[in-house]
Amino acid sequence: MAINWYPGHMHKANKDMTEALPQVDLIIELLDCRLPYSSQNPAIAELGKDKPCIKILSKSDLADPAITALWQNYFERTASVKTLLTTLDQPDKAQKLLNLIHKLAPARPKAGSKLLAMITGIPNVGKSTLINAVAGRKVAKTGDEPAITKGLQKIKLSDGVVGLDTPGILWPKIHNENSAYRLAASGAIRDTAMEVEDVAFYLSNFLLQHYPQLLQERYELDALPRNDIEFLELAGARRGCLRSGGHVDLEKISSILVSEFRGGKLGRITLETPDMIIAEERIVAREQEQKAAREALRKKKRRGSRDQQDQTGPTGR
Ligand SMILES: Nc1nc2c(ncn2[C@@H]2O[C@H](COP(=O)(O)OP(=O)(O)OP(=O)(O)O)[C@@H](O)[C@H]2O)c(=O)[nH]1
Ligand SMILES: [Mg+2]
Repeated sequence: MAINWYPGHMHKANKDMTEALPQVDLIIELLDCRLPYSSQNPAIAELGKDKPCIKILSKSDLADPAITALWQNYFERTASVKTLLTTLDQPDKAQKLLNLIHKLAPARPKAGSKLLAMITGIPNVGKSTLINAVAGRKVAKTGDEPAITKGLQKIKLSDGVVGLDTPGILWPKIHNENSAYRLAASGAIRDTAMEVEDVAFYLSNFLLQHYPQLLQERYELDALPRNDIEFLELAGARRGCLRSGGHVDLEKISSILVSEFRGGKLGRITLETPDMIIAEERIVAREQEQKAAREALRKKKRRGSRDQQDQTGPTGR
């Protein structure tokens, strides 16, 4: 599934964030705990490579706790990276985060000046919600759809720390197709930029393999379906998503599945593990190599036919 959603405000935000970088002491990158790898923006990794970084695994209340522990170990292999889990209900997290900011930020700036922490992450991951929780008041606009925050905004988090809220940004080309599906399933991509049925097929396949019981319970299925289409048909019939003639309305049941996954109605689910990612990265690297080789061959052929034309002249005589 090709995702083509990189609106102008994201391009501008990327530029503004790069410009703000010299004043930034520390980067806080929010990752969706259900897809910690796929929600890492390569552009942010590049932006923050010389700064200390706190990775927040947000929406951890929706993710599978056993896999979350694997991801925390995975990220903390890098010495300058610390992770913190957040949920919607996080009264103790604000102080923990402020302590971590003070611990990781480089030598204090001149007396009296505040630390600047840039809060980054994909759309809809919970950046503004976290800022409001830490600031202890609702200063940043939040909402359950991507692209709520459109520009950079400085917000006082404590006496010593200012947070820089940023718009969620994606990147122009998502090479790993699995990541594109996972991002779409999580709600990071505007629904009009994808086919909900495609996302539902991906999600059904994954859930049948990794969380079959949750699927069976949620949709009250007598037996486990053999494949994605069988599941969607059975679940659609159960939920009364029928069109004239008794056919299942695939779009309707797809929207229900995706929305119930996003809302955590099926249970606590994580869409990727560190091991899965290692295998996928190998496949993507191979595909990229093959693509580059095909491109080089095409260029060589084009050059060859141009040289031949030059030798024989434009009329071929
Ligand atoms: N379950 C759960 N929901 C959360 C959590 N954090 C945020 N949300 C919800 O996620 C949605 C998006 O939150 P925002 O804070 O607006 O996300 P954002 O990253 O600022 O989004 P953009 O500004 O669009 O990039 C809201 O509906 C929040 O209530 C969390 O830890 N757990
Ligand atoms: Mg926001």
